[in-house]
Amino acid sequence: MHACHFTLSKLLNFGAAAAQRSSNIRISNKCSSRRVHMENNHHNDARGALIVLEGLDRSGKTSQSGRLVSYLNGLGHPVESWRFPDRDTAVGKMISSYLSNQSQLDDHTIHLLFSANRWEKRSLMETKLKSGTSLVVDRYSYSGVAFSSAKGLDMEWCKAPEVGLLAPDLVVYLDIPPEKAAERGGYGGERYEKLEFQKSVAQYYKKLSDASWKVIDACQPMEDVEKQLKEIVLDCVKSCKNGKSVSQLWLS
Ligand code: Z5A
Ligand code: MG
Repeated sequence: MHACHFTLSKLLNFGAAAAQRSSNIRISNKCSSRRVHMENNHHNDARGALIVLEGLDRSGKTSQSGRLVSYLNGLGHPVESWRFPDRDTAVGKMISSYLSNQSQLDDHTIHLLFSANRWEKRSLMETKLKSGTSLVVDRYSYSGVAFSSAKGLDMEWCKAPEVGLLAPDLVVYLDIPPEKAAERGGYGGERYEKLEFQKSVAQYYKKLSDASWKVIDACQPMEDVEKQLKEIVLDCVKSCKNGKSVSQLWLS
């Protein structure tokens, strides 16, 4: 109980710091994934790629992550499979309890917890990428913003604590109508798995997306989705190996 309060008070400070940062740094309104290059990026030769899979619940992100990692490994590219929320950390356990309706939290508080869950992994993420390991990440900041905005939180407020996290080299959106996703196995177990809510989330994903996103029709058979994904991802991995710089999310 004590530890939980301590974590929450730290998070409120974290939220305040994020708000402070966002007043010092303008968040781009024009392009949701506008980035600035990080300093020292001339040391980024042969780095790994940060590949993010996004999409509605049951769009196939986890299935495709596994296939993609096996494929890249088979080609000799060092790669790891990551996911957010990372339910193994202390923060992740609070998130997991909230998602399974075992605890209740204010919408702003859970938003900051999701963000903190990414921040606690940021430096490890950077180390991995710089040492040449690619990361296939199942959900990232876009999920954070889309889901919290769908609850009615201000979208810019939702983006503020994400500013400064590492920007993905590639965002792939697995596109499926909410009705189709609901027909897939296991739907209905967790807090957000409700059709009307998923429709609203899809609208916010649209607002967040930009021309750099790759969209794959996730209603196709799994093998077809996999084939398209592999082609897109391989190009990205190669361009990162050739020295494409690491950048940060949502700085203008
Ligand atoms: N959330 C948030 O609010 N804020 C945040 O910052 C973050 C997340 C990061 C938990 O996420 C919730 O947290 C999530 C968003 C919120 N809530 N929702 N909704 P999660 O990652 O733990 O759960 P999920 O990804 O949404 O659900 P999922 O079941 O893991 O979906 P998936 O990974 O996209 O799908 P899948 O497991 O690969 O496949 C689902 C089923 O469909 C399975 O039976 C497959 O065999 C089948 N499938 C997959 N692809 C196909 C194709 N192509 N054809 C036919 N059947 C298929
Ligand atoms: Mg999943």
